[in-house]
Amino acid sequence: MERVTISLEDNLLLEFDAFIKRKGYANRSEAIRDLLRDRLEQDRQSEDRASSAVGCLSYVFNHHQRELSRRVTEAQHARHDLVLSTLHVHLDHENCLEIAVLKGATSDVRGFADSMMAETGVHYGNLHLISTQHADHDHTHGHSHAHVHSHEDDQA
Ligand code: NI
Repeated sequence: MERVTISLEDNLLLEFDAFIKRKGYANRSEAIRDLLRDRLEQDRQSEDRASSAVGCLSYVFNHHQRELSRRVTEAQHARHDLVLSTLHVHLDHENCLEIAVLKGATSDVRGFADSMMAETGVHYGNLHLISTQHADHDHTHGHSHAHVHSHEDDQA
């Protein structure tokens, strides 16, 4: 832990001390730490909501596992607004590798990837997240190509 010194106006300090007393903090340091954590978390969350990203989600699953292929496909259809395209590779007799390209609010992309990776039977899940917040200003490269993908032959 590092010790820092801060300067406060008298009025602000009076108000702060009253706040500490009301909330029952043991000392000023603990109260400042709590306020800082709160504020930083708030800031992190609002930035997360505002920012957008493209994500490359990859995972391996066994298509023989009961209902798993159907669940994976249904989850992707449920968030067709996020899933731009899916590449399906039949690795061997049992295992499939899928790579889904996602685009949307960073928190949505993360949430979708987390739920896919948490699915029972989905292994080696990995999300590569690329922030597009600054790329949005680049009009020549800011557009994306969405490819219509049929899932009819995804079952094996
Ligand atoms: Ni397959």
